[in-house]
Amino acid sequence: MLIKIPRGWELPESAATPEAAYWNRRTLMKGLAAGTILAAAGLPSTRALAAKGSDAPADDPSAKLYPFKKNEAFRLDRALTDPEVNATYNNFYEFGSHKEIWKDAQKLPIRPWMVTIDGLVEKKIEIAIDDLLAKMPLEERLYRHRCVEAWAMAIPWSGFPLKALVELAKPASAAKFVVMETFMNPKVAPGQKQFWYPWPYVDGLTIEEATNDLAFIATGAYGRPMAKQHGSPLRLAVPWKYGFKHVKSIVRFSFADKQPKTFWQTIQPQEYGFWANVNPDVSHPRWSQKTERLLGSGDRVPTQLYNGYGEFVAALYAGREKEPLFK
Ligand SMILES: Nc1nc2c(c(=O)[nH]1)N[C@H]1C(S)=C(S)[C@@H](COP(=O)(O)O)O[C@H]1N2
Ligand SMILES: [Mo]
Repeated sequence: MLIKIPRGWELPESAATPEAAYWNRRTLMKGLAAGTILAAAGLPSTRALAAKGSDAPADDPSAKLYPFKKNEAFRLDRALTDPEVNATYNNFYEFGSHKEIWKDAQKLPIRPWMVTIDGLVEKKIEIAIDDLLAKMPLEERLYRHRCVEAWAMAIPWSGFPLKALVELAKPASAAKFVVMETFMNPKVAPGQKQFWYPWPYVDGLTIEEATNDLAFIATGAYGRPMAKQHGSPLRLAVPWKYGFKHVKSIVRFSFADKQPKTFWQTIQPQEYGFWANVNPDVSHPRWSQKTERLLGSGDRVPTQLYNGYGEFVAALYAGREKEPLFK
């Protein structure tokens, strides 16, 4: 008998959480089946699962917290991207400057994972990721994602509002920016041996942006801990901005009174600025931003101002019109 099980990304957005349950069930069944076969063949069962790009990391103890409750305020106008597609097409320069870094990224150790919150705060905080998760309001949100390279995807992220972390940090009134920094570990991330890049990867937001409802810290995707190549165990998701703002595998949140100089600004200031808000009418110096290519289907669709999130964020930029808001 042939039973057609619809794949999650073919379903309307309302199905994201059931899709997560589907994935967990499927992984379990696959694990049981593979384990049985390998055991019968007398092979070690530790690698029972043939690793797939979208698999949750095996060394992530937060798996038991998933799936998170879906926040219905964030809706999509398009289908979710096939998790296997976006898990095998990534930007994570720590592991190389090509898109096929997902296998190498599995080498990143994600426990223990300490997060430092410092700078202009009441008191410096050093907290282990699992203790931080226990303090944060966890939820799932469907977000679009638009890379400056003009490809796009739609992901059900799990995580918590960045605002909640800012509240935990208790910044001083002099703090105007939140600066986020990626881990530094050239032994596992060979890209970091390339001395011409200004490691560690750094980017930031104004406090107003960071405490906006849309600014999110993702810890999972598709209803489970996210695959390492997406920036496990925590990465930024600010969907009205180009992808390069979405700092991966964050180890430090620093509160500052000055606008930080970001990784991409240091490398190529004519092309990449601090604001990086999506705008179809402001071309990249080397290509148009009018349309974007959807990962998976390959369809070209029009790009939207603030990636379609203007109602949430346009007001943040009132009075800043003279600044380079769109690069
Ligand atoms: N640490 C770090 N974070 C990073 C990057 C990177 O190279 N290193 N690339 C950025 C870019 S350009 C994009 S488009 C997104 C890609 O996220 P994804 O691979 O999960 O789709 O991560 C962003 N965060
Ligand atoms: Mo990007």
